[in-house]
Order: sequence, then structure tokens, then C-alpha cells
Amino acid sequence: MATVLLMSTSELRYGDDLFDGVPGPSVTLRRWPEVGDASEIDYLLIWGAPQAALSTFPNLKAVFSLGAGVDHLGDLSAWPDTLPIIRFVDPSLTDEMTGWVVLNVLRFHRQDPAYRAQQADKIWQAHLVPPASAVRVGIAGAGVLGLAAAEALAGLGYDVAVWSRTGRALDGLQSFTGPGVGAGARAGALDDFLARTDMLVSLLPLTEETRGIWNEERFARLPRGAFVLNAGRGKTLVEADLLAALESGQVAGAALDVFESEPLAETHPFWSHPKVIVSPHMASLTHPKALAARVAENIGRLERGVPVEGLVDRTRGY
Ligand code: NDP
Ligand code: OXD
Repeated sequence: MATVLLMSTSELRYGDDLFDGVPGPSVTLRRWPEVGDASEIDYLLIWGAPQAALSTFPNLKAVFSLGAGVDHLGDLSAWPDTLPIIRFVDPSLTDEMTGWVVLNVLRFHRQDPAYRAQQADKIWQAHLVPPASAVRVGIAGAGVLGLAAAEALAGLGYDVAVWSRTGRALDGLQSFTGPGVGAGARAGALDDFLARTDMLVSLLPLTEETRGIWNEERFARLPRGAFVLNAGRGKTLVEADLLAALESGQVAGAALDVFESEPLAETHPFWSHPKVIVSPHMASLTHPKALAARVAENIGRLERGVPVEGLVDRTRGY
């Protein structure tokens, strides 16, 4: 019997029946702040909970993130080295993110914002668009989510390239590797990637390297009139720089699911910006039963001493 403590500052989505009917080891769920005897807690299932509370669990075996990202855990190096940190990796999350990316690439390519504006004015007018093969999509972050989105877009005929730290790629896709990082890295690769990108899709995790990476300098490297889509993390993008690039026409439109500060303030200019599509950090949501199945499976693996899926590398920060 494993005891899991759910620690989350924001989620009401996970009921007391979270692990009911889930195959694998039997799990007892407790909900923070009703911890009971802290020495009985084996695993934390956590999203944005206060780090100070963590020191109180002497027998912890692992920490599970409620999502794919782990930036909400703060400085990973502050966590005990021996404590595995495991993120959520699951086809349900991957497929939903692929849907958000495809939806928004198609939206811009097929001029949906213009048609919505025309509909408001009852204007019947069609616009020719270039074929998908002439639209160069650049996916920043070629991980679980980035590669799946790349594959889906390539399947629709888009000219897709990916950019990552170490240069993983799918067969047949152009791959660019982070500047000065990793074996075989090529300085200027990010600039080359941006120069060939009409639609930039960021699925990067937030780390010290990626914080503020999408800024004035990087927007200027894109072809004039490019689109920017961000569903990675809000703090990878400098919002004031994006607003300026939209104003100047350097960036033609943006679809944003994540923001420097969430929820997005009512007074934020993105809400009513004609070139910006806002979604409330929903590009891919964690589905409770899928999460419970993954967590139970990984608890089983930990208890059998076999490698888990989604183990975070705390020196990389993701
Ligand atoms: P992965 O860890 O599988 O992939 C991360 C990718 O980013 C890897 O390709 C990695 O490179 C690349 N990367 C990391 N740092 C750098 C860098 N400095 N320079 C270039 N590339 C870099 O993560 P996932 O694909 O599973 O998830 C990505 C992120 O998506 C999450 O961290 C989270 O922030 C966000 N997310 C957002 C959701 C939403 O609803 N908006 C839902 C789920 C996730 P390499 O391959 O070389 O390691
Ligand atoms: C995640 C998220 O990291 O929802 O899973 O942002």
C-alpha cells in the first residue's frame, strides 16, 4: 500500500476517487493540508505547492508533477539528490497539445482571424493562401510534445523544422541544435532556424536557459510577418517585446496559451489585441484518470526497482 499526498494550490479537478479502479499497486490518497502522520507519506503528487512544506516528509520516495512541466517546483537543485522527480508524460497530454498546435497553425495559415472579422461585417470574400508546403513551421522544443506536433504538421504537408538543445529529430525533418550546447552544436543555429520560420511554435520548458528567449532580438530574426505560437511557458517570452513586434508588423499574429503571469490580468493588452489569440493555459490539460494510471504505474516500477517514465534531469532543469 502506497500513500500519496496530493499537494496543489489550484486544482479542484482531482477527486478523492482519483486512484479508484486504477490498475497497479493500491494507493491511499491524502490531500494537503490534511497530511496526518507525515512520516507515512511515500509520494507527493504536486503542482505549485509551497516548497517550505516539503521538508516535513522524512520517508518520501519520489515526487510526481501533476503536469509535464516542473518549473513550478522551483530550484530543482534544492531537492534531495536521491529523490526522483517524475513528470507527467502520457499520450492523452501529447495528443491534446498536438491538437492545439494544429488548430492554431491552421487558424493563421487559413486566415481564420480575417474570416471572423469578415463574418462580423457580413463580408463574403475568399482569399487565396499558399499551399502548406510553402509554410515553414519551426517548432522550438523537440521533446515529447514538440516531436508529436511536428509529425502531425508534416503529415498535413507543412515544411517543418525543429530546434532543440541536443538535436533530436524525426526522420525527414530539418533539425537545428541549440547554440553552443551539446555535442556537435553549431553556433548560430537558432538564428538559422528563425530565419526559415514563418510560424514559430514554442514548446520549450522554462529553465534558466530558456527564460526570456523569445524577445526583441529573436523576433527580429524571423521573416517579417511571421506568427508566434507559445504553449510552452509564459516566462520564455518577453510580452512587451511581442507587443512591440506586433505593433511594427514584424510579427503578424500570435496564439498564446501561457503567460508571464497567470491568470492573465484583466487589464492585460493581449485580451483585446486584434492580432492575439488568448487561451487560458488549456492547450493540454492533465486528465485525472490518465494521470492516476501513470502515477500508479511508476509507483509499481519504483517499488520493483525498474526505471520510471518521465524522470526529470535536475541538472538540465526539465
Ligand atoms: P520534453 O522534456 O520532452 O522536451 C523539451 C524540449 O525542449 C526538448 O527537445 C529539449 O531539448 C528542448 N529544450 C530544453 N531546453 C532547451 C534549450 N535551452 N535550447 C533548446 N531546446 C531546449 O518536454 P515536453 O515536450 O513533454 O513538454 C514541454 C513543455 O511544454 C513542458 O515543460 C511545459 O512547460 C509545456 N506544457 C504546456 C502545457 C500547456 O497546456 N500549455 C501542457 C503540457 C506541457 P533536448 O531534446 O535536446 O533535450
Ligand atoms: C503542464 C502544463 O506542464 O499543464 O503539464 O502546463
